[in-house]
Amino acid sequence: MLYRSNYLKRIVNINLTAFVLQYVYIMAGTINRSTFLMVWRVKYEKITGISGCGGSFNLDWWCWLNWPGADQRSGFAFFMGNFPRAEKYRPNFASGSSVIADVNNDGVNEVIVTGNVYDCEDEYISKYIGPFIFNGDRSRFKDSRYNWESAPKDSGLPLEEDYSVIEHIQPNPKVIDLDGDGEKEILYSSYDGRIHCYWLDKQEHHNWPYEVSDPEKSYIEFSSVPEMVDIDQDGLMEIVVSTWTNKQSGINGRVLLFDHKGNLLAQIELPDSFHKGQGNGALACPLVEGIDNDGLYEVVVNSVNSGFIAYDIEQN
Ligand SMILES: [Ca+2]
Ligand SMILES: [Ca+2]
Ligand SMILES: [Ca+2]
Ligand SMILES: [Ca+2]
Repeated sequence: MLYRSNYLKRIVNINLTAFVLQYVYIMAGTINRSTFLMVWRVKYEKITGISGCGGSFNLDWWCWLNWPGADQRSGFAFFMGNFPRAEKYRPNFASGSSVIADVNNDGVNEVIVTGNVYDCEDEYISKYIGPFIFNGDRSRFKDSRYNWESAPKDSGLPLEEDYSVIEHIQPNPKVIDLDGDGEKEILYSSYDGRIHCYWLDKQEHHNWPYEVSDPEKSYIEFSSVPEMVDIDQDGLMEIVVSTWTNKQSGINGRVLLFDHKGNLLAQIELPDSFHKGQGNGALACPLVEGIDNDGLYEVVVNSVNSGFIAYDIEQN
């Protein structure tokens, strides 16, 4: 267990000159050695000169450690300091799938993932879902024009993470060239109620992100993994998502169609639920295909409460 504590006296007694104290942690009692090592490893990079019991400084960190022996499972440790964001914020890649694609069109594939970035210092608080690009050797993507060694930050705080309130978002990225310039863009839906779209310059251009969940409304609305198809075959992708709302709202989700700039071209509300009094929604990524040989695309949606639905897409 990791506890925060005011164990100032003891630390001050050792030496605490010109040091900004922000947090003190105590890990005490009988602890699991692997837990200890995990915490230790996270902090170790910033600690110099530790040997057995003792203290050591650098500009940002201080640590005092008592570990009775390598085979023993009891001991305690203190970690303190004004932890920099780079040490506190960690992405967890558990909830979004990865995509292998050649983002910069140089003939070499990259790996694109979205991560839920947590502030790991306190209570593992979700801060945003961000995109990351890796090379095949797991290093961060960088070429002569674009540098993803530092990924885009702070795309948006979660509106809700409790699936008893609203079903979880799946932030699976879609990686495709939306605007026909040969370089790929990264789209994903996020728990901040928006659809994000990043270009390789790490910016969201045009009217992205699109706010699916309207802050003026009394309910939350999340969107599916986006599907992209060039519906009118003009070389520019169109984007389709389906949506759902929080369970108590009773409000039906929608199907939304966008152009590559994040402009809403069309929308339709899902039909009412087969079960009276319940709202309807569609969590799965919609399918955009021609299903009836009329030469035009349909959007096929797997709804929560009214079966499969197919919509014609009519061009104005
Ligand atoms: Ca590449
Ligand atoms: Ca592009
Ligand atoms: Ca198009
Ligand atoms: Ca058709």
